[in-house]
Amino acid sequence: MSPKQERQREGGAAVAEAEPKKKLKRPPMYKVILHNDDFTPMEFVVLLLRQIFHKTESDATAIMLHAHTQGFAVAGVYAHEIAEEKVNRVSALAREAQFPLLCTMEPD
Ligand code: TYC
Repeated sequence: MSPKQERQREGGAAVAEAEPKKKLKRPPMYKVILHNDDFTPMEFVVLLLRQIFHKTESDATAIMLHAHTQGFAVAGVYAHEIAEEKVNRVSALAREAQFPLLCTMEPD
């Protein structure tokens, strides 16, 4: 029986009580990374960044150009399941369009 139930059984008023703090841990986060290649069109990468990562035209262009010049860029940081879903969506769209765009995830 909980302390509150015990007090109620004893005829005491039910009072708001401080239960032990629930552990609310932040989930581990993952970077979703777009890798550069020589074949995927810039416009296609910008489109994916807008559609899948909800970037503005200007942010999407900056991220795409970062990958283009530096070899890779972080498209976003997400909890594991969300990051995985984004990697899978990018990879499926790239495959359908027959572009070799590589998208991976790694712990943040
Ligand atoms: N390098 C590609 C081109 O010149 C464009 C590109 C940018 C491809 C970013 C992939 O993650 C990438 N068409």
